[in-house]
Amino acid sequence: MTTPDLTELLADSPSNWGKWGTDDEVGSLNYLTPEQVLGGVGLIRKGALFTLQRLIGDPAGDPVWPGRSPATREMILDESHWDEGGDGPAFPGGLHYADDKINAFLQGSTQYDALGHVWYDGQIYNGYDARTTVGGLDKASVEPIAQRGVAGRAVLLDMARFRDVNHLAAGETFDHTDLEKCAAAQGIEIKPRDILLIRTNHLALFFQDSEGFYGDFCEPGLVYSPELVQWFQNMEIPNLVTDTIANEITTDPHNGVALVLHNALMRNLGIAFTEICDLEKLAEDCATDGVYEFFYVAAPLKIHRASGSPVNPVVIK
Ligand code: UVW
Repeated sequence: MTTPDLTELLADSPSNWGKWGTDDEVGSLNYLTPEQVLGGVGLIRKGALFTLQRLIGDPAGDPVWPGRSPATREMILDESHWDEGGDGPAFPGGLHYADDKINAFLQGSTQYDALGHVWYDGQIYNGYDARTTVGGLDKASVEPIAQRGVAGRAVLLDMARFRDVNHLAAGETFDHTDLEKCAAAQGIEIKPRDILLIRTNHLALFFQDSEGFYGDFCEPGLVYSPELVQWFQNMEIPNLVTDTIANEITTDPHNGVALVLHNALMRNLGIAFTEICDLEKLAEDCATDGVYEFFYVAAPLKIHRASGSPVNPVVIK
């Protein structure tokens, strides 16, 4: 099999470039109008909150994309600095305090990707020149998403439960028709402009055996087809949220190309990607009360020119 270029593979793929203006940097999040936000708020029934961020510095390990390293946290000041001969600063009244800092990949935990995070053919989302990424993203960085915020009606599609497994296996794929079947089995309908949360529980394998997890690394997930991309376009999906590191099958089994949907959905349609979420408590609750639609709200950190940012999305049911 000859692996095609993304340029060739996605030559006829739909695009939203220019749809929200030549200066747009938030893409399909534009679908999340005040009506959508209120529609999501209207789903709040029992006041239950679910935070979807994974723990940064988890003693059990931080799952990250190969080549990235987990965040490290360094203690700068603690009580030991006020020990005999210590360098703790002296404040009037005897104040002591703790300070620490982290060194982290901005894509190394639960995160929003900036729309300019990936590209091919020398252009990022909305046709901006890929040279605008040099030294930091001058266009389509995570900052406009952070300034805007994300809120709306969301649905959980529990693919692991739908397939009656604890977790999806490496390399396992599904597509939009499977999402619709999963929704139907859960008694819901995916509506236009829904934020999609997809559970695979694949990272359970990372927490069982982190070294084995990276051998022949190929996460399960959505797999490219022209029909799937058209479905996302027709459904005006604003945000794809999953519990895997990269939201899609790592290497497409049909053509050998890596991260096709990052390009077809994020670069071309401007769909925001939220990755490495922990959907376990939410999924358990949905299975218990049978309610798979809810209010979702998130805002990544406002980091100038960044290609992504950590986030702790919140679901309210
Ligand atoms: C890459 O794009 C390589 O990774 P991610 O979107 O998972 O941060």
